[in-house]
Amino acid sequence: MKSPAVPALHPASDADAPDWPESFVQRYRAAGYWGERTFAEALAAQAARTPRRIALCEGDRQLTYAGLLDRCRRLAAGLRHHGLRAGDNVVVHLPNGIAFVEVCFALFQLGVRPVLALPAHRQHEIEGFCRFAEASAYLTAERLDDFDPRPLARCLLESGACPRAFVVGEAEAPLQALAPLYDAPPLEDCVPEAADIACFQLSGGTTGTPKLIPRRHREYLYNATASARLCGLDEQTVYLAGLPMAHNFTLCCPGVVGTLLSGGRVVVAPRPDPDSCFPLIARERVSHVALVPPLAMLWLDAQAERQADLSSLRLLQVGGSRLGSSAAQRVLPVLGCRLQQVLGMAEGLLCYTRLDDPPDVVLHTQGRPLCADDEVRVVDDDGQPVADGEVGELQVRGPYTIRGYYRLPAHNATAFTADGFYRTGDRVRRSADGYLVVEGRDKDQINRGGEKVAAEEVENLLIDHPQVHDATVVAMPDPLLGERTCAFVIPRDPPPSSLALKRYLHDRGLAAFKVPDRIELVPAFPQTGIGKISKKALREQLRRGLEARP
Ligand code: OOB
Repeated sequence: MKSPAVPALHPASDADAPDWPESFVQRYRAAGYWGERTFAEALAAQAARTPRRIALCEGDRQLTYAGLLDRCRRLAAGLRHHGLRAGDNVVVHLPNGIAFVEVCFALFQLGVRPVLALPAHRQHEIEGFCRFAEASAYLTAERLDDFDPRPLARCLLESGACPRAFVVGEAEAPLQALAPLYDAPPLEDCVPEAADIACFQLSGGTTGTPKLIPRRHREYLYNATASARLCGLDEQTVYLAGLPMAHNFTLCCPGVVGTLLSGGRVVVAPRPDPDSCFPLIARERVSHVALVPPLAMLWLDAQAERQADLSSLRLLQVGGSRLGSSAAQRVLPVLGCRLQQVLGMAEGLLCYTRLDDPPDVVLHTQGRPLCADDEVRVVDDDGQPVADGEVGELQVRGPYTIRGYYRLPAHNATAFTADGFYRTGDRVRRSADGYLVVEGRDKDQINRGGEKVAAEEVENLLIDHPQVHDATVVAMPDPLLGERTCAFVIPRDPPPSSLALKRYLHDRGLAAFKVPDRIELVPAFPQTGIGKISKKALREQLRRGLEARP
């Protein structure tokens, strides 16, 4: 037994993050879903199997598995030398690239937990993550598209939001360039255990506060490897990473990690548009790619015109928001590859259509759960199960669906049921054979082509504006993105212009995708019977307005 005076080197679970009850731990281990490995160990095992194969390519740069492992281990040693320790949280804000993968696996090896920010996040989000996670460092690049995050990094240091900042690329003190950290001799040992938190995914959110999703080594590894098996990944796979690598879909469904742990090759695309991706597909003979529906539609239109060489493509995964059936129907004839619909969430549950499903299922459903032990129930407003074919709220419990958010016990009490099911806020219909169709949403969120906007977060910022009396944010239908955001604002005198309000949100450091596409000044909001704002009436009003337009 350990002496109580000596703290455990790496506590198996984190007091701030609800873990699975012991009976479930036993069950998932006995079923073989959960093993003893961590991410860094899994990469080392793969590198031992295929040391000379190419793991990653970015532009003209290529890295073998042995090379990748060596660089991750050097970086791990360098980061440790700079004071990072197991249990620390680090906000990682990087564009797609080899550096992203190296940073993640170096942190995994140290037991330091990356908070996986999206490249589109800005000061409002990043500072929120740093403060909430009490981050030990902010790790970014010299550029994120057209944004230079280094002034933001300096600001985080000055305001005390975070004590250290590392930069991939050029940096001056007090920022620390990452390149010299690779000069350290490689660190061999892997610090965390399989039950520990590997990283934090971010919730699309429904409230004004950041929600960090603790993903643990054993369950997130299962997520990646089981997904890789389902999608048929192997050493021949060439996976194009075009969507942000930080997102669960691109990282582990099966994504970058699933590909690397199958011995395949990851090709980094700087952006997910046809101009960036089509030449890479032809040159690198890409076989697998994941997209959100608006991008899939863009690819279909571009390919119908240009007939690029996409002959190597075997599977297009589409998820994040609902894919229309007419776009789904065009995938095989236009892109010449199979379609897979994916209903996923950063909190866990993944539904996939299977590679051998009949066309009808692939075109018209969002798949069925990855694992036989995913417990899915569809319930009515009273929490009672509805019959197959009826619409209700999707709730889920299983071997890779979290039991609670990080450091949010009060929120967890309502976001999860007493028996540990996650309330997804999605309205779905389940068929007798277990396939799900997404019919809508209960949660107060806008799904802007896969990018999630929590209404409350934007409302809180708007209400802070001196010329705003009240504000409410709702979804409006859009042919390309599915939904866009519309803010209804009750102004004070003198009323602000909608342009001024958009500029204000931008200046507050809100990510551009969250700035409302449209702002309407109104004298009052419609109300429900008990005097709450009726978002339903506002959505209805928008829909009628859009339909009335020529
Ligand atoms: C993925 O993850 P998140 O966390 O950005 O968003 C999850 C939410 C779901 O609860 C659902 O509301 C919506 O996004 N969603 C879909 C969908 N896939 C996700 N709605 C309709 N149809 C779909 N196919 O979006 C995500 C994570 C992993 C893989 C794929 C997507």
